Amino acid sequence: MTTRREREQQVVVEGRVVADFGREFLVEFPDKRQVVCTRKGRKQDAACGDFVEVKLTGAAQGSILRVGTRRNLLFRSDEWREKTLAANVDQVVILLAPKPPISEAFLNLSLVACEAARIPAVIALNKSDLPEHAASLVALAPYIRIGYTVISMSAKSDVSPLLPHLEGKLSLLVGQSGMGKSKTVNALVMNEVARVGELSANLGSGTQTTTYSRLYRLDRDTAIIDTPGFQSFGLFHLVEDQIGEAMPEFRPFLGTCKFNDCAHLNEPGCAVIGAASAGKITAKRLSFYQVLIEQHRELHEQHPDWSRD
Ligand SMILES: Nc1nc2c(ncn2[C@@H]2O[C@H](COP(=O)(O)OP(=O)(O)OP(=O)(O)O)[C@@H](O)[C@H]2O)c(=O)[nH]1
Ligand SMILES: [Mg+2]
Ligand SMILES: [Zn+2]
Repeated sequence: MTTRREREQQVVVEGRVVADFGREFLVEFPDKRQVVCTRKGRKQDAACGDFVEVKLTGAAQGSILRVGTRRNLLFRSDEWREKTLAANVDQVVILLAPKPPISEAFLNLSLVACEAARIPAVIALNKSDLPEHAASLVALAPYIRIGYTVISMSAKSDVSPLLPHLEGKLSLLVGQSGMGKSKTVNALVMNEVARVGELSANLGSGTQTTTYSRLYRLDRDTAIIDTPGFQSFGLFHLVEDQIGEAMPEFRPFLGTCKFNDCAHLNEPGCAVIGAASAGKITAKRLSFYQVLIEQHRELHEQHPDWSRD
């Protein structure tokens, strides 16, 4: 005889979220069975990569009871809402392409988000088969000097440069729409698993843009998460100090400015501005940082009631 409590416990299974459809999630169990789950209550706080406890409510249906403690979580936010990208990943691959042209603002914001979440980031410049690629690669040289890895690849003709960086890891692929995230996943999985959008303007609403995050396994201990493209990596959730600390080349100078509360905007005796004048920090990155801080202050002044929880 089993008690009611035991019977209830029997249908609780631990699994991992492998797709985030927004209101529903696909959870995979250790035996590879996949179940579509809702989240108990009205919370939508699960993310791709999360370890969860699921109560089975049908043959292929369940309800997420609990989201396990996370090793890390990448998300973006503006003044209105937060958007979870993925949890428990080993690294983020920021996919760029020469066409549509590279947005350095997007790249810098993504790097700050990764640094603040303490997730290693690598930069991959896709579409190396295009003639515009060489110039874009040159534009990325300053990021190599900061210490970032920059990979040159083509989802269309050769993804092999990416392979050694993925091995044995769970990677999260992020980037603006049209960079080739889904095409990269298809090339890696050697199958048309993810829908690829055509850039043709005439297609209009017919473009196959990715609408939800999904984890794809490449081998037993290697996987990659494809995500929907977005235009800007909002960082409303960060506090000002986190932004400075998320600039790796600033770190040797932080704490050495004349004023303890120096924000490195235009204060006298600022070590960060001094380092930029000495060529140790590029003018572009300093200016990115300063504009970001100013925008951040303005937004937070407009929304003073906002709190982190
Ligand atoms: N020439 C060339 N085109 C590519 C390459 N990779 C992707 N593309 C093209 O770029 C377009 C967008 O590719 P997707 O893989 O759908 O881009 P995505 O980043 O997944 O876009 P979203 O899902 O909207 O975020 C498609 O027309 C692809 O065929 C490449 O290496 N070379
Ligand atoms: Mg896509
Ligand atoms: Zn300073």
